[in-house]
Amino acid sequence: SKTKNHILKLLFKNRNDYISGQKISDEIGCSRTAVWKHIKELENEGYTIASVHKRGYKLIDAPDQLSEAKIYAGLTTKTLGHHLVYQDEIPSTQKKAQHLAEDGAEEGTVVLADEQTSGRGRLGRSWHSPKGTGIWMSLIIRPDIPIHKAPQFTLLTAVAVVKAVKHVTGLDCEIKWPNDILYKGKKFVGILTELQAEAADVKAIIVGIGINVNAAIDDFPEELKDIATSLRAEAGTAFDRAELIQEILKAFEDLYKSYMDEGFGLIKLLWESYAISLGRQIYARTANGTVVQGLAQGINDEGVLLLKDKDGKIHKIYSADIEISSQ
Ligand code: BTX
Repeated sequence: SKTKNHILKLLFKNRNDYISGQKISDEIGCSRTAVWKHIKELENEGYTIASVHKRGYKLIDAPDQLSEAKIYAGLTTKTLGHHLVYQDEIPSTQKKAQHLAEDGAEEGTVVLADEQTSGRGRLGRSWHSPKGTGIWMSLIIRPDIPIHKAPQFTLLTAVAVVKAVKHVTGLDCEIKWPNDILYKGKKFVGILTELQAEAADVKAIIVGIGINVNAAIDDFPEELKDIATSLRAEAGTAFDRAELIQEILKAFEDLYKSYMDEGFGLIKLLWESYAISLGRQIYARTANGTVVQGLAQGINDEGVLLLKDKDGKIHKIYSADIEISSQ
């Protein structure tokens, strides 16, 4: 209920201190008995709340259950995520966000789910999105830019995720152009950037982010066991998904502002500092099956990968799967 979410938000805000039942009831405008009832309900949902006579309530521990209230409680963004659509189960947050964007959803809308039953990757591939262990979310943004710049948002997103992961877990991960984030060569993040356009202008960009946070490798489907990982598997400890979501949204919003004010420069620099493929021999396989082999030189100002083949010719790679050659 709304009141319960509100109480939860107050508890999160005052995490380091007790907040009196009276204060809660004043702020929310309900009776102290109602507050007490909601606190009991929260305890039944797995929250640990200390309640001390004359001092009030204090949040001790929260279950790693996603909810709107939990995300809102620690959200430090100006607008991103303030309109949050959360569902326990959904076919795909990306699909839902596409519909919402078509219906005019405001910039900064975020769709989040605890489980996706048909998560999508690029080129019709699927994205494994089991219940309760990952972050499956799609952001709707409406930058006033020409469509050829939209792929830059894949790179912006990757930088935001790398920064947030470092902040919350301490792990240094790497970006593989264009949209994978790896830890020690194994993928734990996928990014899918889609576009709604009118003539040559962007109407909306839908940024899908999938992150394996607390999944155990043993629970991965067979085909992912050798190529995929999760933050918990790498760090040996579980993480609070809500905290990671809050950090990603904050990092994204900051980079987005930098992008709109000053262009792609800062993001390009950061991206290159996290990229593994640069300066190495790679194979790029494009959607029509062509393979280009060459030295990854860098990205240009549009986020396009530049490959130098053995004859010294520079190829612009707009979209491809890349493989890093071992030699
Ligand atoms: P991609 O096409 O680059 O990667 C898809 C490939 O990654 C799959 O073919 C498979 O080999 C591998 N894979 C599938 N699931 C996982 C996983 N959980 N962890 C690691 N590897 C995996 C990447 O596409 C873009 C994925 C975006 C997912 C988000 S989740 C929120 C939003 N909603 C939605 O439906 N998609 C996006």
